[in-house]
Amino acid sequence: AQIFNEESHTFSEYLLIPNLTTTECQSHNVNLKTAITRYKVGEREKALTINIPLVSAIMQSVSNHTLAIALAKEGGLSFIYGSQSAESEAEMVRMVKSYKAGIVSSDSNLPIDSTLADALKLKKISGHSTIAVTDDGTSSGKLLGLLTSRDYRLSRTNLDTPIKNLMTPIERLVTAQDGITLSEANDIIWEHKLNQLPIIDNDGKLIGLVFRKDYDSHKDHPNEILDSRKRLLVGAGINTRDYMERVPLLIEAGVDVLCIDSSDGFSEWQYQTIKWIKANYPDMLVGAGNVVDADGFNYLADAGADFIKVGIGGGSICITRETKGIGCGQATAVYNVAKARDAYCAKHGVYIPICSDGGIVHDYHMTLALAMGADFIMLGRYFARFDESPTKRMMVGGKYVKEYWGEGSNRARNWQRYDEGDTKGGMLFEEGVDSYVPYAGSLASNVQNSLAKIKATMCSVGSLTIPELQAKARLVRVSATSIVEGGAHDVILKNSQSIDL
Ligand code: MZP
Repeated sequence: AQIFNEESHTFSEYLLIPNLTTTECQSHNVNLKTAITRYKVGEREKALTINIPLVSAIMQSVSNHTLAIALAKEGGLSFIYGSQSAESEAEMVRMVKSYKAGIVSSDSNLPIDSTLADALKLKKISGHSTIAVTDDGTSSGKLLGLLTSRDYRLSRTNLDTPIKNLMTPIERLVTAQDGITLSEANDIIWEHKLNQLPIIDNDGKLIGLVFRKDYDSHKDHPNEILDSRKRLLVGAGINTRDYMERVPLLIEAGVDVLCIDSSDGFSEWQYQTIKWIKANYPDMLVGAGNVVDADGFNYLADAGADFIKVGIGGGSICITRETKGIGCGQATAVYNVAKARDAYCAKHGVYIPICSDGGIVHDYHMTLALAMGADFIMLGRYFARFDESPTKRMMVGGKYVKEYWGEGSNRARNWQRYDEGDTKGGMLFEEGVDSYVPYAGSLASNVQNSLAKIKATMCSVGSLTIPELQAKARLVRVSATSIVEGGAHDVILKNSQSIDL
């Protein structure tokens, strides 16, 4: 045996040392766009990119189509879980791809003389957060204003409030025939201080609304023209058993990128799977993993993986380290694999992005993972807490929670993820647990909050992009006592919930 001298460590054991913050280093100047698939040096623009470095875990309790739509709208990407039939997985992919980004259909209309109670009922039925108010309550009526969910909330106490007292007046309508680009639409939104821009057809009929948020997340593609509508990005998990049947269905459904999902990806099974996909679908992008060191990275890089996922045993629901005794502290794994990626790039002229998967507990861990070399981050627990994740919201012990279970738990029984090649559909022991996580509300508001923290930290480190952060970051290991010093200490907290996760 060979015993490494260095201990492995995880994110909570490190802090970033601030660099000079120049006047340019302000949150609104930070660009979190990141390449997630391999590219030749100098050809970064040819890689698949996402606008924020967050992807959701390939798990039953995390990544279905509703979460995928919500995350893609924020600029991230979901990998739809593979532990379901190939047909149902492909159907989820299809639902994401057929979602019309930024456009809310015009079928939620209210007449002007309705009340708030009517609006809430319509919202419930249609699922739309914004409702158009027309003079006759039909799509072909004259559009008088928009009722946004903020207005609903403000007025929730009095359900009899007439709609006309709640409406956001429309200051400017844009016809679809204008053929405006997103950047032009953006100008109108800012000029008129609008939150959304209604789009009407030639006859004045409302055909949709575009939100400021959609512009923001897509402002790097100003040539996207309304009615050639942008399709959301979506990924999908696959395994090393039924890929010959599953992959064609996912490709047909429009999947943008695949990822072989395994707790231990340093295997000939993954090598064969990548080779088969590249031989049969040369343009299909496929990530592989998980690995925790240079040997695992180089093996999958040589096999042709487009990105490589890092992490064994660090997931919040994972007991792989306890059951099998394999793994590595997540920070050390990311740092070592990032060094291997850079060496591979120097030798072969090909950059292969790496994804830090699992073990993110605090938002600042995300920034540390990026600083240590991750190009993007996969999260399970984080996303499981939101409205859009597939699991039930429940009241437990007086608090709202959502269910969250591991793919290696008896509940998911994703045996392909833990397969050694000869188990023929069985799982001999569990590698994951079934749990609850605190319910946290909507994905959009939480993600925006996390991104604000990442950007603020990047400014402290004097970095405006992820590659700049990786190049400039200086980290220090902290002692157990220093960690205590980092939280509120030696005071009597007035509201202990304020430092809850
Ligand atoms: P976390 O974000 O909840 O800490 O970790 C999510 C990651 O844990 C997943 O992306 C996956 O790599 C891993 N995972 C999923 N199921 C299990 C399990 O049952 C697991 N052991 O380790």
